[in-house]
Amino acid sequence: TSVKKQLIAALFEANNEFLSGQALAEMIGCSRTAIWKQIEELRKSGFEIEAIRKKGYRIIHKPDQLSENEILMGLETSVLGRNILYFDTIDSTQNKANEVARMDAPEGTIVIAEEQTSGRGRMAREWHSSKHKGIWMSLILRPQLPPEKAPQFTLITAIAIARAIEEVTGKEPEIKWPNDILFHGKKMTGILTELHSEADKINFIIIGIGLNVNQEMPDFPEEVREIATSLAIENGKKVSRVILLQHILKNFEKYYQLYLEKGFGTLKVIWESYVTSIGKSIIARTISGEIVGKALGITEEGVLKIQDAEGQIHYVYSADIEIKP
Ligand code: BTX
Repeated sequence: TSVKKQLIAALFEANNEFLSGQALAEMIGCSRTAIWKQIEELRKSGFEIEAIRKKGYRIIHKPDQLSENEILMGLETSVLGRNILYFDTIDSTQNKANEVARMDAPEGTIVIAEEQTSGRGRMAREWHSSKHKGIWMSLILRPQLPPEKAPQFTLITAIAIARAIEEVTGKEPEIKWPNDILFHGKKMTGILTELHSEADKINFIIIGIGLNVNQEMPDFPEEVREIATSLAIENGKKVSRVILLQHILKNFEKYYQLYLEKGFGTLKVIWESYVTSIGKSIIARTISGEIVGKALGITEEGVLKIQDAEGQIHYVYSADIEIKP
């Protein structure tokens, strides 16, 4: 990796001029074969590098990276995203966030990676997180609240993301209770809220956000192509992950503040404006079975209310929802 770093630096400093393999090898102190191998590596990780015989190499396009510097430059928050742990590749940002939260990482810390090798959804389901294509992030919060408030955080997160998407692309997504953001019924974002608490108070909450940004259909594995989409697909062009992330953090901080000051009531109204399933017939699959009925809305606590055919009301804390055609 040190050859790689020096190579990137040399190519950037060359300012659009070509640098020959020989010149690079001498500058870095390695073989020309090593240079060639690293150029291939850089191409795989999203760099576009032009190579012309007798002239050498130059960078045409560098990948949209989520490094700490890029995120901090232009970030409009005071707490969220001020402490950043950035990884090129990681098993799951949730695991890392859990680990550092136990070691007193401050509120607002984010763990973010270009790629996850075992990204996960709810109930240990897999979350595909391909390199440089999305926002794969975990956020640590330490609200001084009782544990039963935790599910509301999934809803606050959904609002912050939906608003950020609107600000950056002008397109309005749909929120599907509790944790999906959709475009035309296809999943663009998943949210995973994990709670660490004592009997009466939250120690910390880890909010995992998996947001498909710049994938094209072939970037998705076969098994999710029917159900998944990305912002680039919906928007018709690529979106800067850094700018989107900055908007998410800014909105999140705003809504989090509002929530701590005024409670969930105000946010519930905003949340409902994005929701498509309310008033519709749905099937809710929970761990204890299926409930079929009409979605009436959510309670002040963020719990879903469903009325079945017999008129009985069910309160659902977590489920997969299918809207009946
Ligand atoms: P979920 O359980 O609601 O959704 C998981 C399901 O979504 C999978 O079973 C699969 O069908 C589908 N799926 C998998 N990958 C994708 C994808 N990229 N796009 C669309 N659909 C997909 C949702 O769980 C919560 C996901 C949170 C992911 C974040 S990423 C950062 C953090 N780290 C980590 O390991 N998880 C979270």
